Amino acid sequence: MILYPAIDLRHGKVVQLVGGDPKNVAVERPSPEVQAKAWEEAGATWVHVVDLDAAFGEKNQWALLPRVLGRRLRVQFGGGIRSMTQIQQLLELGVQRVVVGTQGVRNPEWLRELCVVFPGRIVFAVDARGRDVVVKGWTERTGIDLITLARGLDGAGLAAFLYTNVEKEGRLQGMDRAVISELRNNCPKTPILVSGGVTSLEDLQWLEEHGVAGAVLGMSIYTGALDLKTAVQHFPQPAYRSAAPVPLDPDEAEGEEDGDVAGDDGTGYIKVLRAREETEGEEE
Ligand code: AMZ
Repeated sequence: MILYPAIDLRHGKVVQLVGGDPKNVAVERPSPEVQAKAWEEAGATWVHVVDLDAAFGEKNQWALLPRVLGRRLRVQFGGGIRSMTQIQQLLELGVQRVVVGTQGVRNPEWLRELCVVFPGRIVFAVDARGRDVVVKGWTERTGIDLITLARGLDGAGLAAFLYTNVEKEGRLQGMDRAVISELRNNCPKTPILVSGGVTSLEDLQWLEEHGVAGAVLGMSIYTGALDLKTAVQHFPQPAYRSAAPVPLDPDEAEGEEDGDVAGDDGTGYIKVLRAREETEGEEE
């Protein structure tokens, strides 16, 4: 069970929102770097960083990323990611995994391409009210069924599904166990991470017993309902490993005979897909 302490960024600060509502800020702390240091000292080897401003369609907060990177913490980062170029830039900065929500819901084929270009680096955030998938900072319902959507992408090569129950998020009242079980049973090929309502050691134990690979911890560790250090003692974390270098210059891939084979580092694809993305952008 990998524990992902959350660092949710809003207007330059670290926050915890109740139910994802930007007007309902339950916790606010001034410094992303102090927060990252605290989670590292508690024994985490990963952090889950969300750019809430970008998720709400506002200016991104990437300028804060260097304040979290550079520690013995692997960074999973998401919020407002809409293009392959952005993902490349984040991986160049040292982010280990990029979380994509809204854009992946709108365009699952693009998500499949991402998995080929960036194997093991893409997490698909499926945020839902019950099973109804929501997007754009949880402000829009889609009418898309979470399990149907996830089933269609099982085996695509995602690093994980990150399932967030937005009704449970920030409320310290436990998780939606029925939906988690359904997701696990319907998507046997993809690791599952869970967020929203993970409150106790018993919740973590249940997740582990039900084949869930990791949990994002937010309100519980910010309020002290759950002590991260104690949780790490119960669920020993994998040793820190730095992010593998990503060869991101598409020109370097030219002339590589195997550069266009799925499952390699994907550089051969980048140029083609970037061109396609640009064309699609022009068509919009
Ligand atoms: O709290 C919120 N309102 C919120 C939130 N935490 N809205 C989006 N997010 C997170 C998702 C996911 O990790 O849980 O942002 C990420 C997805 O962002 P996007 O912009 O790709 O949908």
